[in-house]
Amino acid sequence: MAAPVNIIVGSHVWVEDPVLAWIDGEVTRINGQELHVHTTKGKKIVTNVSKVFPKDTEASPGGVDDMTRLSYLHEPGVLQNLATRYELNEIYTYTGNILIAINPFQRLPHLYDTHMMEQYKGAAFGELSPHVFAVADVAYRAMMNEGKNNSILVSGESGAGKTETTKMLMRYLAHLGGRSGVEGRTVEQQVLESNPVLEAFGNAKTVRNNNSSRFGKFVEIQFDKSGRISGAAIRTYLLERSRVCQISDPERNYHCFYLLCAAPPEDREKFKLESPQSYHYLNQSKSFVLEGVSDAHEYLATRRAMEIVGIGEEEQEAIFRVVAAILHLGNVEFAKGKEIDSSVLKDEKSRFHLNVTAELLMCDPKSLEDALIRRVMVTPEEVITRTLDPEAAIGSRDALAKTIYSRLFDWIVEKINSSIGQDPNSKSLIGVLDIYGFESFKHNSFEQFCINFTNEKLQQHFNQHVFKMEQEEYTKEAINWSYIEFVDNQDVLDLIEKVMFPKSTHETFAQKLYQTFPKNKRFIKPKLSRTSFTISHYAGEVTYLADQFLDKNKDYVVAEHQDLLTASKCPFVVGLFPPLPVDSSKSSKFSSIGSRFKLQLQSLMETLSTTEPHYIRCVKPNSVLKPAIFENINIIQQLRCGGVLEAIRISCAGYPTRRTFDEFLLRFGVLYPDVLDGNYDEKVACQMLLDKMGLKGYQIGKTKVFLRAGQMAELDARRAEVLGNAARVIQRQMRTYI
Ligand code: AD9
Ligand code: MG
Repeated sequence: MAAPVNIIVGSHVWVEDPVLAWIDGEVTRINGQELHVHTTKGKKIVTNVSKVFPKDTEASPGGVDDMTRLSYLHEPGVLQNLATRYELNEIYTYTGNILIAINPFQRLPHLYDTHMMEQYKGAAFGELSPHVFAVADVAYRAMMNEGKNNSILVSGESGAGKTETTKMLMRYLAHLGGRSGVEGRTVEQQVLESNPVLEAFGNAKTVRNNNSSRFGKFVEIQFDKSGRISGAAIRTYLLERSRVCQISDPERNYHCFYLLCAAPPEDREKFKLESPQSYHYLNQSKSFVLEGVSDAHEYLATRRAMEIVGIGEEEQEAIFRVVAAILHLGNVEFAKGKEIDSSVLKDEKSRFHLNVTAELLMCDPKSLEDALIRRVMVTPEEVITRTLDPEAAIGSRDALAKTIYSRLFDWIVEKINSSIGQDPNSKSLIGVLDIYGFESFKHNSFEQFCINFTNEKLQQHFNQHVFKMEQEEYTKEAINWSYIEFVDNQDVLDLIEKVMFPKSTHETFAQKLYQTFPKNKRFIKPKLSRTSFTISHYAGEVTYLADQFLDKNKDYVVAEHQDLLTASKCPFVVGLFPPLPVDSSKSSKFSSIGSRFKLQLQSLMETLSTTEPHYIRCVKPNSVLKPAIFENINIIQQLRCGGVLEAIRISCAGYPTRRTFDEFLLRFGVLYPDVLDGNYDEKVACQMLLDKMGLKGYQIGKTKVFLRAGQMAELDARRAEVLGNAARVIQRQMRTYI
């Protein structure tokens, strides 16, 4: 759908560019559908009229703080507006009520100080510059005034600033709902201090972010009648387990391992710890230190935060003992044993680390050794003991480390929850979601599949919401909105759920998918592969490698490992591995990560559906993590994945440009000066003017004029003409929407 727009020689337009995404230029010649454009970068380009967008030559030099105020709402306009603002350190911009936050990659302390929080307290939305505090304030006011639950959904790719944004939101909510003057461990303080604790155990340096959260998080903050924080609940999703045993340069393992190696000498000696360089789980990568961060200092800070969230001295001791045990466990190596397919400890060093691991976990060293290298199979006739070859023993060792670590992480989350406590009488709540954004790498596996499933779900929620908000605005202005369509992604969600629960084996999994979905629009079989499949997501196509899907989806603890740790003399370790109920064997043994995740996600969506949502889209401006670098193509891709462009598209399908009557007359009065002189009612004057211009399809609401995509540009062209810089005007087709 393209709207007719006047382009004349001398018009300013945006043309596509492979490097910069869009460049502006001036039309120098028109030949039928062919346009000759002279760009501001000095290039001469010949293009088709359908490939350009009109440029708003009257755009305010500092940009606009709400994208819906752009005269021309299209991709280059959006991009230019964000770039202009980012250059001025205006990192926040609204698109209606969605907040776009571009990571500044530099501290901007004045932006978040107490003075700033006070400014936003109770201010009307849109009155002050866009800000996370404004979003939190709206959520809080809505909760207080309407007694409704609210949620703030923060999304964006890795390193875009979700976690930092979440922390600002929580700080602001704690500011509003805190008890001033109360000393000690208040609920709000515990809520805030849960962040450094979770980060120490759930964050790690990755290629994309030095402090990357390797889990998703939904924090539910509960408030009492008077608006004070009275409880909180933290839910976490899919901690990345593989990182415990496997990292590649220049990434790091979870922060806690390095913190502990930098602990004061007495703590290190207790756990027989050396430098991080000595441990296999850490030295697979050459990255040991984080620039600008002291692990020794962070260790103490983490212990203080643990104290505040209610993890006592003894429990802290036990937690770090388990962390140390994992490091020692990773150094246990195996050699071939005498019998076929068997293994023994490789050397004295391995024996040493095995003994220390057993000592720290308070279990029997011989049982630990057996649990690593032997499997017992019970058949109706007899009990058979099978030995593992060195490779399988290493697999067994790593599985044990991963299981212990993920149980430890869950324990910490549970503990924080029980110590902060839930308020059974809570009036309402604000939920804050900090969850991984859409991922599409060179190699994608089960993890990306689950992450992208989450994003499809959230996208559906988002689209429905944006659609509803549009309708509400139209209803408020009493205009007709029946034509708006929106694309639902339910078909992808259905497909993903079917892929997630296959009844098949390794070899047949991919084949089975090909057979099951030969005609599904969203499913593609790559031509050259027999083990991968492609899904057409809302944010683009992603090809998944199917070969490890089934393994990664398995979620059971090896019985020998379970027995070993249940028999530990340390109550804390036993607490991580409580004895299984006698008859639980089958169901729990074969539960899958996918099915558990699906249930978690379902419950999250149910919670969200009872809330009034607010959206923050974080954007990472460059991949070098430096300030002041704005990579256009990269950013457009993120706006697309975050649904910002889709929101704009939905809005363009309706009436993307709205102007109050007086704004409209101020700009276009020159087109029909009589209406200004005639002393008419503003609404009538607007109507007369639009009729005179012969526009069709626009609507006039109670306070605003609603224009269809492209109509603003058309009016501007007329205006330019009237203002005297017109030459030969030719009616053209121009793309005016995304
Ligand atoms: V990941 O998906 O967990 O890998 P996030 O959470 O999106 O990612 P994070 O919040 O950790 O990214 O931000 C990455 C880094 O950007 C931070 O460590 C800061 O150094 C930097 N950052 C992000 N937001 C801000 C900000 N508002 N002010 C200053 C920021 N620096
Ligand atoms: Mg994060």
